[in-house]
Amino acid sequence: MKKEMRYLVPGDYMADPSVHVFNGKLYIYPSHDWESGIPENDNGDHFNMKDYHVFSTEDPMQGEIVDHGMVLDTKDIPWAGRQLWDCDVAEKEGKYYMYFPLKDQNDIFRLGVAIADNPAGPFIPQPDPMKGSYSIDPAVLKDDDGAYYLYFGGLWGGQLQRYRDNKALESADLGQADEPAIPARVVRLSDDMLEFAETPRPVVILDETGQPLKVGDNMRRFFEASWMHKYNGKYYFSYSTGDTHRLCYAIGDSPYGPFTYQGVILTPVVGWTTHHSIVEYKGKWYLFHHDSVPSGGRTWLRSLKVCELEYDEQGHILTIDGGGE
Ligand code: FUB
Repeated sequence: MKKEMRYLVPGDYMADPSVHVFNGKLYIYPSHDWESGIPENDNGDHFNMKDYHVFSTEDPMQGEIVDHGMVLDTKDIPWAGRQLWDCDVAEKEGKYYMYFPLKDQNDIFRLGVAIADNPAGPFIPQPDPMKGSYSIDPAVLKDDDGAYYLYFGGLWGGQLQRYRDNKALESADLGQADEPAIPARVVRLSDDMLEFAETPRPVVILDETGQPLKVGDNMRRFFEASWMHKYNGKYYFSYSTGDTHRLCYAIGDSPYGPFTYQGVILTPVVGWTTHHSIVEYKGKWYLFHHDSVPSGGRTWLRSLKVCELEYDEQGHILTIDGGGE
């Protein structure tokens, strides 16, 4: 279905929106794209982002979008190498914790934490990455019982294929077509929000027969861009299929899954990547995402968008037309 769309930050390139309601406002935490001149490749070297801005609004479709300015810069992160990709923020007891992926000085993606007293930042980074962290695209769920869960992982440039059972492999392994797909990971956060409280677990997505989706099922299997939200007490895990450019979702009864594949949220947009968050605000549901229309299709220069999202009576998300292929 076609939806009314709004570009949120027409004056700059922003992508990968993570959106939450804090203190009655919507806060948007995007990646900050820019033209660094690095040629496009399958490792995503052209996504050479180096800082974050925070935005807020009280009306995502019509209202003012306030830019709170730059809130974290790679030059302030002691362990920084390059490439500040998709982040997310969680609130606990009046503090705000930003989780961000960044390559270290050995060009390995790790997850870092930065802390603020205010949802609009600035965020002060911890001196080291989270112990045992790897890959990209952290997304946090604050569950109704007060536990916090971090979802993460991404293939290809996101380096997830370099790990099995939370250990680094000697060489990357994307698996064979008939093997279970490489899953995203989920881990409960420690009470101080700064570390993993346990060993990360696989986010298993099952097909309609109860079997895990396979490596070769690239129209449906997980690639990157995890998001978790709850609707009518169920856990909705949503993600990008990467090389088939869809946002899909799967439903489960626990934050750890397993999840059963349901369908497509957003058909391909203009640009290679697709990425999103889903949030309820003032009684409506919204899909925040990005595309590369304003940059003329340059996939590393993406623009933030929002539209409303709807469910049917059974809790299925109605598929939205992304306007791409
Ligand atoms: O923005 C860089 C990467 O592109 C993100 O981490 C992925 O999810 C994709 O959107």
